[in-house]
Amino acid sequence: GRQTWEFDAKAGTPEQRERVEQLRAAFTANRHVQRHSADELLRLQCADKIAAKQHAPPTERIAEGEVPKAEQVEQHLKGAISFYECLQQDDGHFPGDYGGPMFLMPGMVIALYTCGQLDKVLRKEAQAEMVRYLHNHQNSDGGFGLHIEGGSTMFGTALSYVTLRLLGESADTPAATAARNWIHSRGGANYITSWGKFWLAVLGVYSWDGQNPLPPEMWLLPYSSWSGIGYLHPGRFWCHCRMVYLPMSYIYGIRGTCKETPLTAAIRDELYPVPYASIDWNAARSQIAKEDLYYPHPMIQDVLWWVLYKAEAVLLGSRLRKAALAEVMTHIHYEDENTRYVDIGPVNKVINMLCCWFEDPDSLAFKKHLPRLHDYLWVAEDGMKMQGYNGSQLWDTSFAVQAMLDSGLTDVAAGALKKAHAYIEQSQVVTEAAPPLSRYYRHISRGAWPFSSRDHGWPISDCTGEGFKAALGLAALQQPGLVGEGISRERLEAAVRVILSYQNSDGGMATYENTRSFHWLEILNPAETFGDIIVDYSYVECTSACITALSAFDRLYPGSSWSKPIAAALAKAEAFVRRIQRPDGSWYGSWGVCFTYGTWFGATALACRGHTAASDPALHKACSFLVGKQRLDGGWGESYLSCQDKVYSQLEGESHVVNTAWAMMALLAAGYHTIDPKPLHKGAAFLMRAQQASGDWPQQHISGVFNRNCMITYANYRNIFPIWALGLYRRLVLLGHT
Ligand code: LAN
Repeated sequence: GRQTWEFDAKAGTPEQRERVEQLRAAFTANRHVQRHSADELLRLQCADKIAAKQHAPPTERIAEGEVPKAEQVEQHLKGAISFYECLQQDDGHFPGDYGGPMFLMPGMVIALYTCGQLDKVLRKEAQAEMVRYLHNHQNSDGGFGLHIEGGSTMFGTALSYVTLRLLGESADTPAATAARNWIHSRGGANYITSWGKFWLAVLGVYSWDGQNPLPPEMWLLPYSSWSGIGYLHPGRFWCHCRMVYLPMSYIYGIRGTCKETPLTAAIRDELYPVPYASIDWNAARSQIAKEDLYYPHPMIQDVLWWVLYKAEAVLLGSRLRKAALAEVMTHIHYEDENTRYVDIGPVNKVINMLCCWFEDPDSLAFKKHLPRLHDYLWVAEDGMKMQGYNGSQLWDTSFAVQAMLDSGLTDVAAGALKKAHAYIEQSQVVTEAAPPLSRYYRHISRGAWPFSSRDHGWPISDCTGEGFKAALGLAALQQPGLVGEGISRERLEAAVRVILSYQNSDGGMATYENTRSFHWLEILNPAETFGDIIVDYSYVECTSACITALSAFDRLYPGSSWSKPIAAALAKAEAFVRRIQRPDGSWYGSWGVCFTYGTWFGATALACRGHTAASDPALHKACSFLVGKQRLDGGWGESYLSCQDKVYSQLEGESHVVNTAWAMMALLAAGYHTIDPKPLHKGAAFLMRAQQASGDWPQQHISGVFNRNCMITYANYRNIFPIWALGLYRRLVLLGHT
């Protein structure tokens, strides 16, 4: 599942190389309108397969107001599957752009520059693509957003500016000048968010005194819940929060800073409208541009930071600090080794690497980090970006399998399914992280599926659910030999065990671990741009994926020794899903945009418990909610603003194929077509009209989100979900299957 891009001047035909340049030029020309790249270079790389594919959608398009016919839909589906299959890699996974956030690549570039490795690790062609990416995603006001579709923020702008400069752009180009003006007109880079302050301090262009303390000593607190203080231990935080603040606290604890160079000295002068020496760093600790402020911190944090700020005078360099740093470094090495240096995410990846370098620049640990940087980089026609993860391989592949299976066209999809099965089989996590798990605050992993690859290996509740359903679906295929040997019963049971272990006392499932502390701890959330990062909460998506997976197992192996615990878990989880349904019938989605996504999961969860829109008022209400959002063109289109505002927000312009598919799948799961099939006919016709002649669908607005406020690209969704929705529609509505 490893995805890396390499520059090869001789790759492809001259026509293909010419095409690359055309695609790049087209993106740039249109960049303020279509801000999202369409993964065209990946498609170009698969051009031979695409040219040789078996099926295409019908050339004659469905007329306005016409009800689709089964054969017509089947042709669209065959075209879609044949196209999508061409993107699949030999190892069976479906690759794709997983970019979106704009605050990640600066971390890699600053870290590499600090270690003196920038030009060794990133060859000049890669650096040129990074510059292209930054230029392409600069907003017309000169600033940069938190993510590719967002309005300018200080976090995005100051970090992108610094990155451009480190990548060789001079300070007086139009792009640099416009960015600097944006920064200066908001008071200077001292108004950046705390994570930005961290990176600027690492580079030596911001004072560590302007940083709220990140004391590594927090790792020495007692964990046990016996002492109330245990609830504050980082081991109880959401793993992404914990794993980011872990290496940050090391760097802060040693004030790890890049050696000054003429370039850093220049950048330091450029970032502020006033002389650097005149900046009030104590005040800068809490200065945040209004554009960046999503979660303003409560006053209690000011008190806490003030106390810790004073305490630094004693702690810095003390024996306690040394002990804390040693403890922190133990956890960093553990994380590196247990993820084969991929690390849980893009932020801790580069900070962990930096910690290893500060600890010992000649260490093997540092060297092992370097090749794994490439796992996070992706190239599209908009340039080279750092992705939000080392890919979304397992997640996309599991959905792709379920979509293809549910289409009923398993003959067309046979080759793709066979390969996908191999990927799913090989990426199930079969060993635990190194013992003792509790020492490292790790949940069990054996039997789980990760989001990306086995090398990464962190288990996730809903990835386990989706991977498991894909595996079960393939195992249940009545076509022996199609997928080769299935996953053993023992490994399937290990998955059941993990899924059951994820259930929280509220009945729901969180992401990587159980909920280990309380929501009120969010008052300590210091990352002004992200919401709900401190604790791992139960989510409708995770809960639904687990419910549907457990039910699928129980249906395939009725009366097993797991039946009883499964039944108990399902009842509790169903109650949870009902409890968090909103009064308007929808569910808020935390990881996709947004109510259409959440409501698909919520409705699917209730449906798999045997409820329908006809029998269950909650499901009926969910359907009415969705039907009420359908648009004139027959589709659904939800803006990412829904995620941050928590209010349904319609997209401007055309509907979105991914939202349309989610809404249709929710209605189909609830059996709404037996009440009124018209919304489904219209939705299906919209998807059919939107499909391109190649069988692909267009890349529209961004579909993924995390922490309420940051958006992330799921480039495969535009293929997977229209296939899935049209496939279910054809079978359930047009062919009348159940
Ligand atoms: C992801 C990606 C996958 C996603 C799903 C499986 C889709 C979801 O259902 C559960 C949460 C999860 C695992 C998830 C959590 C947050 C992640 C890891 C990301 C969105 C990918 C990137 C993001 C990570 C936090 C980005 C780094 C930023 C920080 C604030 C640390």
